[in-house]
Amino acid sequence: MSGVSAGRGKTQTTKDSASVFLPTGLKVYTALVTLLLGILLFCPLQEIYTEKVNLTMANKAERERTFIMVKPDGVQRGLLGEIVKRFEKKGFKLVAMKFMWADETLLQKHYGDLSSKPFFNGLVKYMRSGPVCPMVWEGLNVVKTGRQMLGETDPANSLPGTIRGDYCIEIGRNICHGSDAVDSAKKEIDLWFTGDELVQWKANEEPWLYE
Ligand code: IDP
Ligand code: MG
Repeated sequence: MSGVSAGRGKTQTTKDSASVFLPTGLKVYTALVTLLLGILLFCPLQEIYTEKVNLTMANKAERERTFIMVKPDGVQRGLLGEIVKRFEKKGFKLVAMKFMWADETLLQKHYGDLSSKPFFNGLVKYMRSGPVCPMVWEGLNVVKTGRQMLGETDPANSLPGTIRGDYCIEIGRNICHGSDAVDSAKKEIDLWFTGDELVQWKANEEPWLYE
């Protein structure tokens, strides 16, 4: 009983001294200022944090672009949708796409580094034999992953599960092109697309793809 009374007494004393030093008006004022300072400090911090998280995610998502093109045999064999679907389902973002009949000059430039190869003329002829679908895809490590998704140049060496491993047989009819390095991807994108054909947009699924 006596302990309780002593406790009560102590509380009362503390309360009393607070009341003595801070009049009620001042206490309300102090509380409001503290609250305001808290809000002012918390909001920018939260904004900086959110921005940082978004930036990190955007940096990852927009780090790399690759040039993918469905070749005439891919188009003729009705595989355009399947190839687009694989990149889309993987989580990469489509930045540009067109459907066109490529001319000889463009194809000779595109395959310029193979001009000394015995199959070069045949390759250009094959690529001119029908419409193609050039595309730009974006995402983390999209160049390397894109090549893995395509498989080896020769479908005979491509694993099942890859595009070339699943859908074609011969090296000269391997249905799809993919850039082999970040630098060549940049060159190929510039060769096939103008700057305003590259579409800027934010994919809603990004927070579910990148941590
Ligand atoms: P890649 O397409 O896997 O990058 P590259 O060596 O750059 O392979 O060759 C470009 C394209 O040239 C190939 O995709 C294929 O269509 C064609 N090609 C490559 N080697 C041969 C060949 O030995 N015979 C016929 N066509 C070839
Ligand atoms: Mg190549």
